[in-house]
Amino acid sequence: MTASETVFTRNNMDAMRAAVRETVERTPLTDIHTHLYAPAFGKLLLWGVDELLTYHYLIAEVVRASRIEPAAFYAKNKREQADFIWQTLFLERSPYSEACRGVLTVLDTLGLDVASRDLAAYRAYFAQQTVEGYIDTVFERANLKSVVMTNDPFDDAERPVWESGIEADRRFHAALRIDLVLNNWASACARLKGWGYGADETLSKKALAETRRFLADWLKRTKALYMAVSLPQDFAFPEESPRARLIAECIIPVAREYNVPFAMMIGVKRAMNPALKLAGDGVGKSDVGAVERLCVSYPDAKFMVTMLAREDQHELSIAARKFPNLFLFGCWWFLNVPGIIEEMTRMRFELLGTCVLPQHSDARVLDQVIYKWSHSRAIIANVLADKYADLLRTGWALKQSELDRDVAGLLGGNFWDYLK
Ligand code: HDL
Ligand code: ZN
Repeated sequence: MTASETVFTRNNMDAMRAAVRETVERTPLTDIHTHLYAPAFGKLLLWGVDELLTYHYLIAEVVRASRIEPAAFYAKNKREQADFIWQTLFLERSPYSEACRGVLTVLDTLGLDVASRDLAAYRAYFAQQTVEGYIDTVFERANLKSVVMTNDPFDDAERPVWESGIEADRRFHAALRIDLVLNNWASACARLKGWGYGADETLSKKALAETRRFLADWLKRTKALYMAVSLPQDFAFPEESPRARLIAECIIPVAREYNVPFAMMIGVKRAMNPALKLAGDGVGKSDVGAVERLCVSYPDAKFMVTMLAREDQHELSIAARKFPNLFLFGCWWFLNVPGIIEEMTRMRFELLGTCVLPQHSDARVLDQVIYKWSHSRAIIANVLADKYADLLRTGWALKQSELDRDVAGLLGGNFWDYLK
């Protein structure tokens, strides 16, 4: 404790609350799950107001509000889609949904006149930006230390960039995304064979060894911090399936060998409404037991888990109390709305204390980290201040240095510690 540092007690609660808000705001963070890309990936990195407005969350909302045929919407070009969303959701209706409000938070944070509702002026601002300069602006406004990308070797636009050898950008870490391997082995197998890996659909010993080699090659190529997969709401383990065998015989052994966590994002109902394309996925309750059985079966493997159904969160938090090798992160996708972030964060703080990562942005458009983190920092600060208030009422005294320590952990430090 430094000699002059502030100490918070039951007698200066207001000062504590102000200090929590200020500390959460000024602490740079690591955003551990995004769909952003380092500048070397070129057009894969989406940014600017038209990309913000055509975020798939807003496509679902505009189709619902306008009843436009999805095919008719998708027949429009990007600018026409953005114009239609702006007109329908922002001008003809009040934009208080989280995805709508987020666009306005970004514009306001950038110093643009939101009250003007002048989309042309907003577009003119973005037209003056360079991507390199704008990345600096966004990281500074969102107070980001770094982000973790979602890197898919099966993506034909992304893979060549890795194979050409990219210049590392310390602000953009990699995560190796293996959805095709675990969710569509037949397709993955064909691709692996085409790249010279001796895979086969029967998952022979050789095929399993070659799949491990593929995973190891891409972990080394990308320097991925973890391996990740989005799993359907009916994910089961154990089960008689290629997925279960690949997890047991490939993913987990390689994860242990390279000391990287295996991140499972569980609960999606893929293509609930196929006509909506990327906007058409839904959510379903899942089996937390599958996570428990993985954790107990592989105590020396590290798991990161986020689940998509609100109904699964309490059971998952209790599982995390039982398994130190189960690290929970974020309020994912349909949970990333203020009311549920507050509920989940409060439950996690009360059940798991400091050992959790309350949020990730899941940003697909660079600018979104500004709003996703502005909104979440406010909620995290609020809940944390409430918990400290409860603590101080016992007579406990909290030092500013301890507040700094706790917040740094919640905004990324706990993830980095888990990787060690
Ligand atoms: O699978 C995932 O990582 C999800 O986050 C999907 O990308 C989803 O489409 C999404 O963007 N959610 O926010
Ligand atoms: Zn995602």
